[in-house]
Amino acid sequence: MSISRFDSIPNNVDLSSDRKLQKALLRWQPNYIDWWQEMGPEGFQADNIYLRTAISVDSGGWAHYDYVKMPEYRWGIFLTPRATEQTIGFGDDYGQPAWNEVPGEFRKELRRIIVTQGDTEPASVEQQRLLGKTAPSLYDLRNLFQVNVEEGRHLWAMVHILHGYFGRDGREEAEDMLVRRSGNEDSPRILEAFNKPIDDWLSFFCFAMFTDRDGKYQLAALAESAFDPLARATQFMLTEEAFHLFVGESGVNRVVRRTAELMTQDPNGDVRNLGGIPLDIIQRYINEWYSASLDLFGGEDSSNAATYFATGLKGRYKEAKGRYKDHVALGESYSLDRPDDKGGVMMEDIPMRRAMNAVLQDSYRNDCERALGRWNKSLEKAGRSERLSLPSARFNRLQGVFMGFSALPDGTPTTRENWQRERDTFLPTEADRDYVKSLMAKVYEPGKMANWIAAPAKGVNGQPQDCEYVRFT
Ligand code: BYC
Ligand code: FE
Ligand code: FE
Repeated sequence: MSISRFDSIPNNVDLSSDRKLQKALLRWQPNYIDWWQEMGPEGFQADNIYLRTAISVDSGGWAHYDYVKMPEYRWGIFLTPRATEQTIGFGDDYGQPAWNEVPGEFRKELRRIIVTQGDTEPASVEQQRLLGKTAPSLYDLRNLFQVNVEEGRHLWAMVHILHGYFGRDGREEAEDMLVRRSGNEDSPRILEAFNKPIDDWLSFFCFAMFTDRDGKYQLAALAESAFDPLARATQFMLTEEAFHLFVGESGVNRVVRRTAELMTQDPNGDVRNLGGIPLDIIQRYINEWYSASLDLFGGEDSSNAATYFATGLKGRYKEAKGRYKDHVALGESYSLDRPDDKGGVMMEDIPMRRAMNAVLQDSYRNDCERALGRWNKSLEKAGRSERLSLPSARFNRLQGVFMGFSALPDGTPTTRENWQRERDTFLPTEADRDYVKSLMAKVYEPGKMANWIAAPAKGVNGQPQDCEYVRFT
């Protein structure tokens, strides 16, 4: 491994002056490349893709666009710069100087949070590795790869912190990031949603909409952290994350627009006759991915969350930007919707600090509702009266206070038997998945779109609609 290769890692952490960190990253890098070759997008490693690469932290010009082969992508390490010394923005040590090293007493918790965050990044690349074969256009193919290489960079960001601040156990955790595999029975990825297959494009768009958006809120909570290197790394990750969310939200919107168009064309409003995706299937996919993504917030009533807040590890969404007045949150309470012991629901006041996962979930839900509003606007504009909706947080949960509870998508409690009987109207069925998969066929001609999805409003980075985003070799 030559030093010039190492110099090709763009960074603003002065890597060239830290020999020890250099050595650790140099050892890890070939394993990462091996992992990328094995688990990255299958069948496209030799092609030239029109990709964005982060090259600096300037808000004006942080990204560079050019054709690159994915294994040669320059995965860099960037921390958002600070103008002044940072202070802790919340919790018991509110106002004290932020940490530039890991405090011994929180080392275990911090490492766990960083490992959990880092693990999701390669997991998503693994989940999406076969999607390129059925891309609905070159534009979408390129966007998929853009998301994939940036998730790779997000792994680099967390591995840099593990190597730079956690010594030997950090190095071991970094190795393990490349050993676990999404969906593998013996060594699965850590969080459940990252072990679910993503083998059609509607799932991919829902994942980027709902699951990457959990990523946005988790990263935003970590961007408030008292551990300053983590706060700065996650802050920069958020600049890339915005594009992933765009891919998801606009992707679903384009499917909805095309469906509405086809509904109007067919005399019976049945888009299957015309090769479109019916709205009820889209709704079931929304129900599935939204509920799976809520589980990623952890329990709504959580002693872990209380500890993370008290110790300054994890804050609330825009904690420092003035969203909240009381940054200590000791005297407050949160009114939590939860099951009672008779199969119904009740409200219970719990201490605010225990409710921090629920508070983050609330910010997330508002954001999702805004996107749903846009999709419904598309239906309205097309002259349709049908509407899409988000399921209740009580619906279909595997984590949190509603874990295992039986509720309809609108939140009405029901019996287990009734839920089972009705299940196929709420969640994707095998037939739904088979139908959606039957529509998935590659369209690689510049400017052309598969029949089930509308064209995007504009090209990437000012490119024309018929740009050859992927040059096959
Ligand atoms: N699955 O107090 P609780 C992204 C465990 S996505 C499995 O309820 P806590 C991305 C928990 O570990 C963002 N286990 O929750 C998106 C605990 O275990 P112990 C990823 C779970 O700890 C798309 C017990 O249950 N980032 O970036 O407050 C593409 C009780 O925990 C789950 C992060 O997640 C679950 N869903 O919160 C690419 C940030 N939920 O202690 C990338 C880092 C809970 O009893 N992670 N458990 O053994 C965290 O901050 C927290 O670990 C969680 C859980 C928010 C995940
Ligand atoms: Fe990410
Ligand atoms: Fe992402």
